[in-house]
This record gives sequence, C-alpha cells and structure tokens, in this order.
Amino acid sequence: MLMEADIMDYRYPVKGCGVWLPYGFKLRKLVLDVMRELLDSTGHQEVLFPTLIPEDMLAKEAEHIRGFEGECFWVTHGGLKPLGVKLALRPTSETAFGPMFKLWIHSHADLPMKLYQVVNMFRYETKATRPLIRMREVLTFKEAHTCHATAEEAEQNVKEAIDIYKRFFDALGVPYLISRRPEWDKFAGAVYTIAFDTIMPDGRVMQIGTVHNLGQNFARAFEITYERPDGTHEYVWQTCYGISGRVVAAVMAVHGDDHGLVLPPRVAPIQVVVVPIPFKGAEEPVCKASKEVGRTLEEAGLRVKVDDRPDITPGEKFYYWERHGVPVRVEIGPRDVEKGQVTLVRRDTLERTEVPVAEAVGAVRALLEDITRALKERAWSWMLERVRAVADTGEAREILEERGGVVELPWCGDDDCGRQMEEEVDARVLGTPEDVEPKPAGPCPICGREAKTVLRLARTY
Ligand code: 5CA
Ligand code: ZN
Repeated sequence: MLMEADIMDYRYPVKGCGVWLPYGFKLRKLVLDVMRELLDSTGHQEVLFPTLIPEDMLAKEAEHIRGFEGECFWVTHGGLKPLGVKLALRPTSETAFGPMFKLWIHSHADLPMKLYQVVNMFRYETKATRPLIRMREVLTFKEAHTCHATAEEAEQNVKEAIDIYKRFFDALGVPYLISRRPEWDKFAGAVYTIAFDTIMPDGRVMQIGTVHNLGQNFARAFEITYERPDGTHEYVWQTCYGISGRVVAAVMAVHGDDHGLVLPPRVAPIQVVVVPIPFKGAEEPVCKASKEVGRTLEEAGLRVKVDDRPDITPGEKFYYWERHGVPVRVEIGPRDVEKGQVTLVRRDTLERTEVPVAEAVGAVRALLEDITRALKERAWSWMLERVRAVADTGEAREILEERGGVVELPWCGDDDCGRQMEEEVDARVLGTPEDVEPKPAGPCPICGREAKTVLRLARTY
C-alpha cells in the first residue's frame, strides 16, 4: 500500500531506511500539524537539538545506557582519525537534553519547562525491519521532554500527555488501548511507562506512542537542580513522550480497504477530487463546470484537486484517487451539468449522492464530517471486538492463535506470574489497563491467588 499510494519508497539501499514521497510527505506534515497544535496549545515549545550524543553523556544514566548501547549507531571516526569519544546518532534524546536542562534551569521560576522536537532518530533494530513501523533511521520522531518542580506536577503532566495523545489519535480516528507496561518492559531509565497500542488488521498489536515518567533518574545523572523559594536545592522531576511515523502506518492500516488508503479528512492531503466525465461533443461545459466547482470548494477552505488529465479515462482516475484515500470524489458529467448538480462519492463506503451545485460546499463539508465520524466508529468497534477477558492461559493462547487481538488475564501482580503468562500464552505482555477499570475474570491463572488486576497480552509487531 505504501508504494501504490506514493507514501514511502522503501527501496533505499540501506536496510531499515526509506524515503518519504511527495504525497506521503504532505500526509506526514498534516499529521504533525495536529500534534504541533496540541502541544503548542498546552504550553510546550518546539526546539531542535543536534543528532550526535557523546558516549559519556549517553552513559550517564545507568539503566538508559544498558537499554540503548546495543541499539545505537556509533560514529567512531572524523575523516580518517578515530574520535577520542565515540558519538551516538540519537536513539532518543534524554541524554541530549540532560546537559542543556542543567544549564537552562536555575530556579523554580524556570519550571515547568516543556519542550519538544520533531527529528530523525536512529536505532539499530535487530528484529525484522518494516517500512514506517520498525525503521533503523526513523525519519519522523516527535519527542517531548519536560522538567517539573515536584513529583506531583510530573505525575500531572503524564496525565496531560496521555490526554494529548488521546486527542491526537481521536483526530486520526485510530483506536487505542492505554496500558501501563510491566516493570520488565518499561523504557530504559523510566520509573514507569504508559503505552498506547492499537490492533492491526492481521490481529497483531502495534505500539503507537508512549508516555514515560522519568522521576529524578536523569536529573540525578545530569545534576539538573533548581532552587526552591526557601533557598534549598532539589532535583527536577521529568517526563518524556514520543510518537513516530508508525502513526501514519496505523492510519493507513486501520482505515484502509481493498481499494487502498482511506484517509481521515483532517489529514488527507487532498480532501476532495473533482473528476470531469466528458462526453463526445460535451467536453467544454463539463470541464468548465468542474473547474468552477473546484474553485468554489477551494475558496471554502478545502484541499481540492481537479483531475483534468486529458489522457486518462475517468475510470482510471477513480481507481487512482481511491488508492490514494481521497475522502470525497465529485463527479461531473453532461447529465450533471444539464441538471445543475454534482455527484458525490464517499471513499469509505463508495456511496453516491447527487446534490445541486449551489449546495456542493455544504454537502461536501457534511460528508467529510460524516466520514470522520464513521471511520472512527468503525475502527473502534472493530478493535474492541478483539479485546477479550479470559480466565486461563490455554484459552488465551487459542484466541490469539485463531484471531489475534488482545487478551486480558487475571493477575496477582507478581512479576514472575506475568512472565510465566507470556510463556504459556506465547505472547507479550502489554501491561495493565490505564483506560478502564480492570475486572479480573477469576484468580491469577498461574499461582491461584486472588487477582489484583488484569494483564493484557498480545502478539505484537
Ligand atoms: N524518549 C522516549 C519518549 S520520546 C522514547 O523514545 N520512547 S520510545 O522508545 O517508546 O519511542 C516512542 C515511540 O516511537 C514508540 O512508541 C514507537 O511508536 C516509536 N518507535 C520506536 N522505535 C521505532 C522504530 N524503530 N521505527 C519506528 N517507530 C519507532
Ligand atoms: Zn500470580
């Protein structure tokens, strides 16, 4: 779908690297616009850091370096000369922000400090790489890094970040489960990790974003302190949260169908395509009417394309724009011109309606709104049908084998039991629900003790 819809060309001759194509780049920009709007309106400021991180900086936080040293691309030479200190291509930027936060933060008046950047990052992924989903150079990575005066404020910011991500994914109509990752699968250096996951059409689960509470781990390592009103000094409390181009893969996968992409109107590079259907002898009026309708829609603030390519049949144009996920197609033929109407076709259901030309703008707007709502509803109900509460690991395993999705098993809270479940179910733990009240369907299936919560498991990307 990526290539057919001109999103990304993955044939670049380095494993795990791909090229955003013009159409994909526009989609990427519109998705990032949604994110920027949300962050900017909640007190975040955009910055831009260097790509290179010296090894001794990356190593300052012990857990962090343990998690990432095997995943880094290392710059070892400057020209022919070996470098005194190796430089990592950022795998994420806590340790890049660390020394700068130390310089920038002096007193409580400097807090909170909420920064973000949209950059590329590099991870030497050893699992099978996949376009957009598991890249080695992640060309699109939005990472936010924040500092706070108290643990409570950091905790509050985690909640705000979760809310921002909810609104972000809602705008894209991408459904999600929010889970607190288990101890053994949290971000390297974090106190805890909250993850957003979605279920892909093949039944496997993909992580589409994470929010981490870093506590004072990095503040201690980088000596990021501030002066309290009473003159004493204290380490700051930090959080960070990130999403990547994976989000675009999720949008494509959850809404797409056999004809190709189905894009949510908010981020569709072209929201309406006008296709003239000329008839021998009636080319002139049809083309003129198409241009006029196109102009009117554009003036109404919509992203419009009039496809007047002379050497392609209308049928071919239909397929072409369906493949590219354009939400609404406006067809104009001689009969439409005669009757002073246009024919609208919505991409999600391919339903057709005819409306008077004078009402085209309002009708298209209403259709876009309806498509937005319908895509979201369909995707959510599809996903929720695939989240199942089960009592034992055998049944859980069967369900995941047969139709994938997510299973929720009762859990006593003991890490050993959780890891044992992973073995018995042959799946990965996503964590405990942060979005709904957990309702265990019985005792912990491993130890038989009372379940304190449920553990979500799935086959993952
Ligand atoms: N510093 C934190 C928050 S910014 C961090 O790096 N978290 S992360 O490791 O969980 O990455 C954030 C998100 O980036 C993940 O949830 C995932 O959706 C995406 N991501 C991670 N690795 C890759 C990769 N190799 N290719 C594409 N996307 C990735
Ligand atoms: Zn147990």
